[in-house]
This record gives sequence, C-alpha cells and structure tokens, in this order.
Amino acid sequence: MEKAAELKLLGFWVSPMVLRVEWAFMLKGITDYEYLDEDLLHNKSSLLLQLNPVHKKVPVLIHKGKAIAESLVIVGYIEETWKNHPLLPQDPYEKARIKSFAMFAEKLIFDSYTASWSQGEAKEKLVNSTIEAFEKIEEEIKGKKFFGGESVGYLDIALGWICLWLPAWEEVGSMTILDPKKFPGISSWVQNFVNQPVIKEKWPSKERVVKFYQERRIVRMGMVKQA
Ligand SMILES: N[C@@H](CCC(=O)N[C@@H](CS)C(=O)NCC(=O)O)C(=O)O
Repeated sequence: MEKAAELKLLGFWVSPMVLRVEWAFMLKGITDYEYLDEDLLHNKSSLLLQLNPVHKKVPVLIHKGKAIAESLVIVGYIEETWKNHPLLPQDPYEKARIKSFAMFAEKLIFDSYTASWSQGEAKEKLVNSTIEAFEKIEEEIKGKKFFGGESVGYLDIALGWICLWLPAWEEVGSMTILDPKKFPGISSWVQNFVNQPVIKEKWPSKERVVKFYQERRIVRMGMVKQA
C-alpha cells in the first residue's frame, strides 16, 4: 500500500473530475493519500501553477514526485498501476471503444453546465443537443447494471457527474435534460451508482453543490452582460 507522502491529489471539493480520481482510489482500495483542496476561485496554489502550468486545473495527481493532469488520464494511470479491481476490459478493442465513448460524453459536462447559466436560444440549443447525445448513453447502458457490466468501471466513473452535478445544473438553470421517462436506463443506473458503498463515501451534499452553482450562475451571467 502506498504511503500518503508518495501519493498526493490536488483537488477541489465540488469538482466531478477530481471525484473521478477519488472514486478510482476507493475502488482500488487506496486510502492512504494526501488530499490538498485548492482555492480555485480566489487563490490557486503555487504547486498547482507549477504542476499544471498550461491549464491550471485540478485534478493533478502526484505519485512518487511525478505529476499527472487530466482526470481520465489519471484514472487510466491508476488502472495500470494498481491492477486489482480492473476498471477497463482486457480486450484492446473494447478498451478503446470505452475510452472513445468517454471522450464523446466529455463535451456534455461542459454543455449542460453552460446551459445552466445561458439564456434563450443558446440555452435551448445546448439542452437539445445534450438530450440528443444522451440517447447514445441510454443505448450504451441498456440491459446493464453498470456501464462496466456487473461492477463499476471506467465509464461509470467518467459519467458519475450525471448523478449529482447534472440534477444540480438542471435545478439551477430550471431545465430538464434527464427525463426518467425518456431515459429509464440512465435513471436506474444513477440509482445503482450512487448506492454503491464505495462511491457513496465520496459524495458532496446536493444542497451545497446547488448553492455553489447558483452563485457561479450569478457571476457567469454578470460576465455575459458585461461582454
Ligand atoms: N479536462 C480536465 C478538466 C478539469 C477541470 O475543468 N477542472 C476544473 C474544476 S472541475 C478546474 O480546475 N477549473 C479551474 C479553472 O478553470 O480555472 C480534466 O478532466 O481533468
């Protein structure tokens, strides 16, 4: 088992990207790591700026002094470094397919977040294109408990934002993307995922998440008006 000094995670409490890394840790049974919460809105640490100088974003994982950025790259690194509880299939084609599906779904995070503070036609376009893309996710989960099959895998981790952040953005932006009648497969997966004991352990409260994004919405809308 790694010592905390060998494994550090730069994070931000409300980031679903950071939680991907923590979920992967939990699934692999890695608990001995140091978590450093960044003040992303007001004062990024010099460590973050030094380790991720281009994007200046979290998560950043530091393993034995070496830094890695990008949540899904980090999850892939964890998968290759700790072999227990595989998150990806062995078959090279299936592995590639799952990774490329995760890349396709990545845009939806930003589109649904942006929709939560957008207005009028721009908002409508984002909501409609996200709903259309959700049909592909619905097809992928059909007949399965998890995207990874019987247990939580890479795609479940990648799509975890759908379970809490999406409902928070829907509430903040008064919009509906995940209609349970239209997406019964995704809706039951949400229940399966959030009820996994390992996942439940790392779950911010919905009230706190909604409050955070309500405040961000006000800031964002102010920025749009000024532009
Ligand atoms: N593609 C990156 C995105 C990471 C990202 O957007 N992180 C946000 C927190 S959720 C961040 O650090 N934002 C700080 C900023 O934009 O200045 C990943 O998956 O790791």
